[in-house]
Amino acid sequence: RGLLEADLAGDQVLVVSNREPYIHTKTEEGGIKVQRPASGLVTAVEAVMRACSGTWIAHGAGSADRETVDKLDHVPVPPDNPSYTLRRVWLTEEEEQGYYYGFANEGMWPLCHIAHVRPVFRSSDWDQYVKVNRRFADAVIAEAKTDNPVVLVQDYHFALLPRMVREALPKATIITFWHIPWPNSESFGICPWREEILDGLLGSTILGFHTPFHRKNFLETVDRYLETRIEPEASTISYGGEMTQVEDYPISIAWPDEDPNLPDVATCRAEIRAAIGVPADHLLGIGVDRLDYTKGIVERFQAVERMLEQQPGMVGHFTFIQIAAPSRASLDEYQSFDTRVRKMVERINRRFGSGDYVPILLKAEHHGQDALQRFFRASEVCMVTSLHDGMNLVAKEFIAAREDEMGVLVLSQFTGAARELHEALIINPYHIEQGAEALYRGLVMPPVEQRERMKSMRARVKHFNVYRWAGRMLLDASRLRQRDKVMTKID
Ligand code: GDG
Repeated sequence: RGLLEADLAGDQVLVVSNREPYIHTKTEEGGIKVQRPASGLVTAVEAVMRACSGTWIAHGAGSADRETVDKLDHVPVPPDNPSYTLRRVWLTEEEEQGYYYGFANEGMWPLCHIAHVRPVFRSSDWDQYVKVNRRFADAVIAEAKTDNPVVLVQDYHFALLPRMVREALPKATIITFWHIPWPNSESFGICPWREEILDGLLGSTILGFHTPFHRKNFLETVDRYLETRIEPEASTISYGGEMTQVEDYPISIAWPDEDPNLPDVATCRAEIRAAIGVPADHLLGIGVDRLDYTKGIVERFQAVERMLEQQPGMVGHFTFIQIAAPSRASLDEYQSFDTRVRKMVERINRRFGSGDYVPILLKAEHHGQDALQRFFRASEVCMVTSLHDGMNLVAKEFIAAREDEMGVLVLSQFTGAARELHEALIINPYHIEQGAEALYRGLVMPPVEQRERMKSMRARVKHFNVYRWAGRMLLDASRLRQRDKVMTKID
């Protein structure tokens, strides 16, 4: 935290993200309730804002009761100890539909994740995407108190905004972080507005990805579709007289402080087993995801099914709990995925279940952070089987929850997290036998081996926490700012 404060002391920090860090809704009694959304991005970026103050600009999407919250478009947050301002941009239904559901989530999301879902590109969505990027860029410009603020742009919703801000504030330090993968140039090339997207992103001073692999894919994509000068060693792109530094900054979590309200592992184990009506020695697996087709939920259930097939001794003694928070539920692709997942669970439960025994327990609703911690603590194995994932914070959250240094993580090789968490059981989620074997291996792994693996992963996640993610990015930014100041003096 010290690192953050030191580097940006005196500078104005502006964050832009689609998701708001706090949701204000009206209660039945007429008061206002404040909630935190379920989002890895919010957790990570809030750590920066708590330390730096400044303004966070976001879409007031979750704050549904417009009448009450319209007045709350400049809100001091966090509510308990305000340190920065939340500035809401209100979008019309048409804008939200085209920009968020359409272009961002039916176009860019499948385009960047190789998960074999075909991206949909509509000109009308693109028009809204351009319009909304302009609206947020205007908000940044309006909120800027100096000609050189530090602007932190989050994710694939705002690919055009860096250029728009750069044009109005040439001296701003614009750091854009891309939270999802960047595909190879061939795949990216199908986007009808590929040049515009790349041009927009190159308005950034620094552009960050989770892994070197995604960074390299980006450099190759730019090389293929724009006239630029690329220095692969320095990882810089010169374009139209400006330079963008492209880096990898693997995101992480805030290592949790000891929470006196959270029961110890033994209590969580006992409570969860009692709640789902299984005996104390019943084995549990856990999965926590937004209900999204990139997360490999279907493949995970196939692995559970295959494991039960191959290990009849596990039938009746093992349950897989899947927490699936609803996400983007108005889109067709998500609705049919939801149906597919539910049908599969029913089929597997019919095949292996009997009496009170339920092999897969699907909890398709949002859970509080506290509840997630309890499930992580109560389970023998956590399965993260994404078909493609920028990082995956759930893998790190499971590790952080295991203060007993036990538990096994089964982790897809296609997550950014797999580059750091070598002691997990790394699998190819498309290879169902491999998933089944890893699950079984996790369930019967000797405690000594579990501890050895978990200890080492805990040390790594604790050290490379979200403050280091933010700190590295901001340190690079402050070096560039320092260099610019020196250059200006020389000029
Ligand atoms: C994107 C990238 C990258 C989930 N269900 C509930 C809940 N969650 C929380 C998890 C975790 C977060 O949501 C999900 O983060 P992930 O990293 O797993 O995935 P995405 O949402 O796809 O995030 C990803 C991330 O951005 C950060 O850069 O790692 O690759 O796709 O924190 O715990 N939280 C609560 N209730 C739920 O039901 N409270």
